[in-house]
Amino acid sequence: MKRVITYGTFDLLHYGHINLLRRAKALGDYLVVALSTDEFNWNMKQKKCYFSYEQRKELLEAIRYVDLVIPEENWEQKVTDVKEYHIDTFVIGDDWAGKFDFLKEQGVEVVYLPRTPEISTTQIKNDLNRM
Ligand code: C2G
Repeated sequence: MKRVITYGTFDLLHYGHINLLRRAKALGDYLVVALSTDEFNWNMKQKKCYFSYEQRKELLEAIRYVDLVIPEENWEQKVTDVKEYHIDTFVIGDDWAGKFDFLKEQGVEVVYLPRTPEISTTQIKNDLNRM
């Protein structure tokens, strides 16, 4: 059983997120999503989410590619998460290319996938404001 993990905020869930999750799951048999908590988003990513952690978690758990959702509370937990969840592969969009290569030292394969170019939560918010 090949176990994959990815991390993110996943606010205003859109097809760019789904494209990422589908490709992440295709790299293994079990996909863990570490979902940024409201506190982590605000304190460390200066992101104010539209949906709360619980609402974003419920949405992710409804996606066929997702097997487990855990909280992402800090930048450092990746090193322990990959051990605790017996992860083989870490996956994230290529906007993060190179940022998590240190996980290779834990024996984890690190994969940066091309983002879906034309969509983002920010874009959705901007477009809605112009309607
Ligand atoms: N993504 C994508 N295409 C988009 C938008 C997002 O492939 N058009 C991917 C991102 O690259 C990321 C995932 O979807 O892999 C979740 O995106 P965000 O919620 O924006 O995640 P981010 O805020 O980058 O959080 O510790 C890592 C961070 O928690 C990542």
